Amino acid sequence: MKKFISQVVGCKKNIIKDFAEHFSPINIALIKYWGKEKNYKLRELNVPLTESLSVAIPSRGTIVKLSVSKKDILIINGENISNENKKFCRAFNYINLFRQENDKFKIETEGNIPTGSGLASSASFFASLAQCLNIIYGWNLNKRKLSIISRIGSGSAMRSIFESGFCEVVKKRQYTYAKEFKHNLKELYFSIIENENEEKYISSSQAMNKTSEISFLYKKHWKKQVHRDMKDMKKALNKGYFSAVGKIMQENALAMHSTMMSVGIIYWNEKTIENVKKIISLQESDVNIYFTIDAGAQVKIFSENEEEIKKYFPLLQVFKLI
Ligand code: 2P0
Repeated sequence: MKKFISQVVGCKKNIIKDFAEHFSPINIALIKYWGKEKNYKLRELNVPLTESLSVAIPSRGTIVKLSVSKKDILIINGENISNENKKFCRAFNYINLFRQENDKFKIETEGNIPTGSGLASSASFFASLAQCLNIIYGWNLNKRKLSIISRIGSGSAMRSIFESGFCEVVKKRQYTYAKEFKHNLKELYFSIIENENEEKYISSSQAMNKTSEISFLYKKHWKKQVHRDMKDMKKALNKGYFSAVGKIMQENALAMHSTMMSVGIIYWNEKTIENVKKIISLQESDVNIYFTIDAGAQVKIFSENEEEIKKYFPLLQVFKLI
C-alpha cells in the first residue's frame, strides 16, 4: 500500500500549508458501481469490479476544511464526532495512509445532501478530503491521480473529483481511475423523490460485498450487464439521445437491485414501488422521464424537459444539470 501511495503522490511527505478547503459535488451513477475486485492487492486498494458512469450534481455536495492541529478532530455539520465513532476512524484511517506520524489534523465538513437518500455522501467527502491533502502536502496531482487516491477512501469518490458533467471510471488494475466523458445532450434535469429519512439499514459497502459473495445472479450476470450498458450508454450520450440514455440507466439500476434482492437486500419501501410504477406508466404514455435508484429508497429522476418533471411531480425541486 505505502509503495503504491508513493507511486501515485510522489515523494513529497512534508506539510507545506496549514489549511486547505475544497467543495466536491455528489454524483449519480447512470451505470452503477456495485462490487469490488476480490484479489487481495486490488481489494486493499478498493478497486471496483467494473467500470461505471455518472453525472455530477454541482449544487449538492460536501465542503471539507482541513487544518493542521494539535490532535485529530472531526466536526461534521458543526457536531464534534467522537474518536470511537466509525466515521472518525474511517476518515483518519484514510489520512494515515498519507501522513507522517506527527501530522495531526482537524477535519470540518459541511454538506447539503438530503439525508437517507442513498446519495453516497462518502463520495463527495473523500473527493474533497483527497483534494485538501493534495494542497496541504503540495503534491500537485492531476484529476486522474486525485481520482485514484480518493478511490481508496470510497469507490464512488473517484467520480466526485469532476465538478460538472459526466465522467466514467476506466479499469486499469490498481490504477483504475475516473475521467471526464463528453456528451451531446442538449438539456438535462434531475430531481429526487425523497421518501425516507432514516439511516439505511445496511451500508452500501456491506450490501455490495454480501451481494458479490453470495448472489448467483451477480456472479453470472452483473459484469456482462455493465459491459453492455457502458457501451450502449456511451453511444447514446455521444449521439445525444436522451430516451436511450434514460432506458439504459433505468435497466442498469433495476439489474443492480435485482442482484441484491436475490440475496434478500431490499432498500425499497412502498413509496419507492409506487413511484417506480408511476414513472413506468408515464413512459407507456410517451412521457420521457426515467429513474434510477441507489443504495436507498429514494427514486431519482432525469428528464430533458423541465416542464415534464414539474407537471407530473409538482412538489419536487428540479436541478438543471445541462
Ligand atoms: C454508485 N453506489 O455507483 C453505486 C450505486 C451505491 C449504489 O457507489 O465501499 O459508498 O465506499 O467504495 O462508494 C456507493 O458505494 O462504496 C455506490 P465504497 P461507495 O453510485
